[in-house]
Amino acid sequence: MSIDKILVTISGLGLSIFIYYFFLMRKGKEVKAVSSIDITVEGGYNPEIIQVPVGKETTLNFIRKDSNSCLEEVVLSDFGIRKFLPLDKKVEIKVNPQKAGEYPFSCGMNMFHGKVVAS
Ligand SMILES: [Cu+2]
Repeated sequence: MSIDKILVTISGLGLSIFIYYFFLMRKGKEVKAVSSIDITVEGGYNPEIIQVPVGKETTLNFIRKDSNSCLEEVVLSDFGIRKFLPLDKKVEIKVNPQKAGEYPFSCGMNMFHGKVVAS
């Protein structure tokens, strides 16, 4: 293999890695919560992945904008929480994970998902 072929291969590889990470960053809607965070409920959860600190209370403010009854309840089974979300009202849910890990949440029918990531 000649040197320019090697260079082309390397730069091509670099470009694909860049594109891969660029889209990965955009797709993974992961947001770090600083003591509290607003989560819009509309066709799912936005953001859907929330980073929280271990051993500290974080308030998740769920605001449902979607009239679909599918999303009217949110369930955080690891915290023993099931809450009704009235339309256009902010519902505060406090979590205080004592261990690092992932704590999934979902709608009442387990169709839409998000997760709290404690670290
Ligand atoms: Cu549902």
